[in-house]
Amino acid sequence: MAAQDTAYSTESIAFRSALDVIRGVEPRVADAIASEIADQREMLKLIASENYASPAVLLTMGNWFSDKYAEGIVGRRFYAGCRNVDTVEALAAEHAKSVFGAAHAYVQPHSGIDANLVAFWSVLSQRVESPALAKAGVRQVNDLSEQDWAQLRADFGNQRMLGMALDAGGHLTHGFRPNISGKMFDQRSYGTDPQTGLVDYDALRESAREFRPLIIVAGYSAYPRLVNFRIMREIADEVGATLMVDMAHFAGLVAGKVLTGDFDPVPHANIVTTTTHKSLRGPRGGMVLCDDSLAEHVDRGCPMVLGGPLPHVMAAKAVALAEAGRPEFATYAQAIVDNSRALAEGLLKRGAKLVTGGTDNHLVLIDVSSYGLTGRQAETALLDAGIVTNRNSVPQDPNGAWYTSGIRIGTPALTTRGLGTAEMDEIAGLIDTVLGATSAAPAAKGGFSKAHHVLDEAVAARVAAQAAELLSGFPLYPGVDLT
Ligand code: DSN
Repeated sequence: MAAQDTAYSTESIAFRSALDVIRGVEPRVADAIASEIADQREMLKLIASENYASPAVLLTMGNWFSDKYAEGIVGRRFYAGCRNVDTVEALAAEHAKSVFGAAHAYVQPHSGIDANLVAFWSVLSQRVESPALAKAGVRQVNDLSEQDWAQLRADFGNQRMLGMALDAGGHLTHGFRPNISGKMFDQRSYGTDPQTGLVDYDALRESAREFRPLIIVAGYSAYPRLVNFRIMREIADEVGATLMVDMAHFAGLVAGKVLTGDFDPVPHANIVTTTTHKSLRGPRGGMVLCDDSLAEHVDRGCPMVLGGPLPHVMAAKAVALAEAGRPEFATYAQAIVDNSRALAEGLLKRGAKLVTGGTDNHLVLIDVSSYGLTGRQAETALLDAGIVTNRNSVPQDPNGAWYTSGIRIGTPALTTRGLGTAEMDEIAGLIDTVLGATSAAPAAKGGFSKAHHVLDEAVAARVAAQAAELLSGFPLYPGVDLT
């Protein structure tokens, strides 16, 4: 039995024992878990929104907190018996406030979309609901007359939001119509300058002056440059909008003090949302930071918008945020950007076309139309060669959001694994080799498919072997031996 074998490290014993216990109930689940770590060890993971959480973070999620209901907030729950949940939720919020210098932190959101919904409804609560209650002279919505309630519901539905366009690098929760944010708000998008690919603050200001949104959303999931949040706040203030920043992608760079001054959203935004599992390297989940004026509204997130909190995940957020507060996390965050720049330079020198011509953050967006491919074809071809990426729209993408013309790659995960700038250049070479050897497959009805590709199996196998060789020098979870 592995757990009694003293030759194994504490981490190995912990994970081996967990798998043994699971295998005793449903072996296929244990096998899938073991297979997942094997896949992750073998693949070059370049998905910009993924990372490798520490063993401490992973282990914190598998415990008795999972069994507890804890609706409400610390010290004010709708359920009894929450003293231990209170401890970990308060710890997570304290660490979050300390790491990000925020006045208030709400660590209950289960995901990024949940965090954004909490933020939207907090602003609606503060700026639409509270004035309506005051005007009617009542304390809560149940006390409104039917007529006033109907008016308030209509007012909720008539608010405006200005967010970054999806194909400019924004996120679907920033007002994209298929998402609830696009259905809740009268939404308008700001894009990027067609020549430079950069945010055009003058155009944004003009649009805000004309549209007068309640909320301006800044933040991105596929924009390879920095956003000046001081300017964004100036624009928001000028038009009476609340500035919300979704820093899900770059929270690790903020925590690690790579993004400071005008590029740190926390001092400039009224409300900041994030996931905790991307560059921040925590458990899968979300979080909201805000100024004091919004705190009471944000704290109503559950049950206003969210189901019961996940105490085991809040505990893991506390552990991850404790890690993010350590000096070595700043070294890690800087290395993410150094690696991203090296990857971009490696691609550029091999002739690849990059959106904005490079990067200042953790991600690079390759316009694969210069290889004669759609994003979908490039993504699948790279996977054939053991390189995991995801396709993404480029600005004014002629192939739409499904096939796309881009491949988004990011360095948070491989930087966690220990790879550096020399390896990034090598990886750029592997990507260029695969894309250069791939072509669009002929379509059944003539012409070429947008979905299917042709890649010589020998090239795919050679690159996969090179990737495996590269990764063998950087073992993933070296303390975890499952053999
Ligand atoms: N799906 C995430 C990403 O990959 O960027 C954002 O929600």
